[in-house]
Amino acid sequence: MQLEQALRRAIENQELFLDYQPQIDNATGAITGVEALVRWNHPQLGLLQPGLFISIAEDTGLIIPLGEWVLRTACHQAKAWQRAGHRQLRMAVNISPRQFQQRGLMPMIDTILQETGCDPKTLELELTETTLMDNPDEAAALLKALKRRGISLAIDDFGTGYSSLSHLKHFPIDRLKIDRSFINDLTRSPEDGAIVEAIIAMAHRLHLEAVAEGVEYRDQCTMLHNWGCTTSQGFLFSRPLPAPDLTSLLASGQ
Ligand code: G
Ligand code: G
Ligand code: MN
Ligand code: NA
Repeated sequence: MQLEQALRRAIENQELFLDYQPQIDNATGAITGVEALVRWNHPQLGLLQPGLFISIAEDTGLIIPLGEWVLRTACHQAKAWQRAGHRQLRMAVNISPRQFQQRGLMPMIDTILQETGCDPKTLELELTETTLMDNPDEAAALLKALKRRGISLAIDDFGTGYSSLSHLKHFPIDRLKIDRSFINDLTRSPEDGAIVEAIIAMAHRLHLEAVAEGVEYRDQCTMLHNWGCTTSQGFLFSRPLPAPDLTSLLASGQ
């Protein structure tokens, strides 16, 4: 397939780049972290969003070199921002199912942490429920190995995947990222409100932090804050930005 060949080349030709979307402390408004999001500057087709090519990368196995490039680039950038004074800034990186199941994941992460000098405590990996539930016992072992290094773990798109709370209890997870489909109508839909409030309460009882995705309006943020959700990510604060723009945003008041 054509896009597959092009994607193979794209990794070598430096056509990929990362945008970074800030995560905001609901209490203080400070930027506490960023999520790295990959984009592809295709020579003919122009800017492509990950929705168009991550599944191809996943199906063809190209997600392995692509994911390695993403992690290395994100860790380099995290180190650079930390050196510039943002010492606690968290860098969140998405890990796809195939990456997570690949044997070489742990050695690859160790190599990149060493290479970049990135503090593992500032690195967060985002995994979906479906990724973890495919083989819960193996997943739990790998998560424990990641935790031993100090790496932080988040469940992405929480509430939309197939998952079992009995397994969740045994996973050494740090944060639940509430899927943006629940946040969308938060202030108008009592059902969505009930779900979000319950997820936040459950997170607290399990000693997890709740993070809201897709926060677009101030009143959503207020509601989330009142329910005890510590962190928000979404267009209200910022779209995903190129590194230089995020550098300016970090410098301007954080
Ligand atoms: O940035 P955008 O909203 O278009 O991202 C769409 C989807 O692509 C999101 O679900 C996000 O998790 C996924 N995605 C973005 N960057 C990466 C990446 O580097 N690796 C993986 N595996 N998924 C990514
Ligand atoms: O990994 P995840 O599936 O959460 O990817 C985040 C995606 O959500 C990115 O593609 C990003 O562009 C998108 N996004 C981020 N903030 C908002 C928002 O406030 N509203 C909407 N509709 N999408 C958002
Ligand atoms: Mn994500
Ligand atoms: Na998400």
